[in-house]
Parts: sequence; C-alpha cells; structure tokens
Amino acid sequence: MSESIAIATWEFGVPSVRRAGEILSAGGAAMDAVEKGINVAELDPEVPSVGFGGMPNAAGVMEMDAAVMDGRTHAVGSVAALKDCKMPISVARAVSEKCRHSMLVSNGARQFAETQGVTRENALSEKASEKYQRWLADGNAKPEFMHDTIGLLAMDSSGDIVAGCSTSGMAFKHPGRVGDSPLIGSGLYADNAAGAAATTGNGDEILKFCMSFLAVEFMRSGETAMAACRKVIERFIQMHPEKENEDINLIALSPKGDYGAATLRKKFPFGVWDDEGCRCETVTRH
Ligand code: SD4
Repeated sequence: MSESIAIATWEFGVPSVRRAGEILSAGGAAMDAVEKGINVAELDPEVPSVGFGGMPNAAGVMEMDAAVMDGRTHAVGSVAALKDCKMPISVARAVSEKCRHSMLVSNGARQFAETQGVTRENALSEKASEKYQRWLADGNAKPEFMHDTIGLLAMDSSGDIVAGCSTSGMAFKHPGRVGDSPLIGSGLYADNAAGAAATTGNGDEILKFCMSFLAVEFMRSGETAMAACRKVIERFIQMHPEKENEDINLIALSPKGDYGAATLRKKFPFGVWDDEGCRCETVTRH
C-alpha cells in the first residue's frame, strides 16, 4: 500500500487528486494537497456543482459550502452559504488556521474572507446563469438534484490525514439552505488514528446520520475503508428501506492506506492517486 495517497469523489475529482499527488510526492503536507486539489475543481467552470461554474440558489445567488478537517490536530474550518467566492475551501482552511471559531456562515463568513484578502468575485458562470434562467422559465419551484460535492481525502508521508470538501450545494436550493458538506461529521471527518471519510449526494438525508463520522468509527473498530463505507450504506437502508433509491455516496481512507467507497446509485466513480498513478475507479451498488 502507498505511503501517500489521495482520493476524491466523482470523475471530476481525478484532476484534483492529480494535483494533490504532485504535492504529496514532493513531500508536501496533506493539508496543502487537499486545499490545492480542491481548488482545481473549484476553478474549473465545467464542474457544474463546485466553486466557479456551480449552480446558484432559487434566488439566482451562489451560496457555497466548504469545510476542512485536520486528522492530527482535529482542527476544523467550515463555511456555509458563503457568497461571492470561487474558492471556498481556501476560506475554510483560513477559518481553521486563523479564526478562533470553527464555522462561519453567510455574511459573517464573507466578512472573514475579506480579512484574509479574499475580495468579492463573481462565482456565477454564464453557463450556470443560463441554466438558472431556464429553470425559472420552466416555472419549476423545486430544487434540483443536480449537485456533486468534491470531497478529497489525503494522507501524507508523515501519516497526517486531512479531509476537505466544497460544493455549491443542491441546485436552486432555498436561500440559506445548508447541506451536509460543511457539517463536521456529516460531510467529512478525519482522525489520524482511525481514518477519514467524505460524503456526496442528497445532503438533506446524509446530515441526519453523521455518515462521515460513522464511517471513521467503523474503521476505528477495525473495518477496512471499503467495509466501513458499505456498513454506512447498510445502516441507512436498514433504518429506511423505503429510501433505497436516495442519492448517497461516500469515500473513506484508513490510516493503513487502504481506501474505499460505497453508493446507493448504480455506479459511483471516484478519483485515486497513489504510487500506482492517477485513475478513476468505480464502485457499484452493493
Ligand atoms: C448537498 N451533498 O449540498 C451536497 C451536494 C452534493 O452530490 O454532494 N451532491 O446536499
């Protein structure tokens, strides 16, 4: 198994783990690998759910959620409903390192970003704006399940494990709606002694079950990362068999370097970087 490793949700996570891998293979820290890796997806306007190019809320406003957790110190930084920002993961990291609080929302998060030199920038791409206008014209009053969070987990050569995630959230969500992603334990969790996990899918369901924390606790009690992810999905289905078609997906990384993923979809692709290179792998519904 690799010394250093990075895994990320979805196929669009591949360029992000590639970037993370460049940092890790040069001896860099997992925290840098996670932030810079996620920045790649945030700045790509073709990724329609993260950073610049993501989807706005029902009022046409971009509200971003992002968080980071350091598995060595358990420091966390989280931002929710952050406006006018293309790279919310960098603001989340700044919260974890330079703010006495753990989580900032909306205008307060924006104010803090400003103090870190992150001036207002338009995160609504032309393509996203056109989609929003079409959605409005359709008279569609509901949010859409057009959403995909990037969750990135990395372990560096000193064994430090970091989890991060970033999303514009569910497309056309209610203003002020916050999903699982910025909630520590739901959207992500990291502990050097037990591992890390991150989720993606319908955050309104995921946040009810603290799925990332649960996956990490399964690894703490001896499960592999793959088995831990499967057990989280199994737990959900046992509790709610009527929700077997929910969009719920997660990835996990153990301190031993094994990784895994599980899904309620037919297929869930995810990016991997390790000493065997950079690739997209897929898990199917278990
Ligand atoms: C949310 N879980 O805001 C996020 C969106 C997502 O795949 O991950 N979609 O609900």
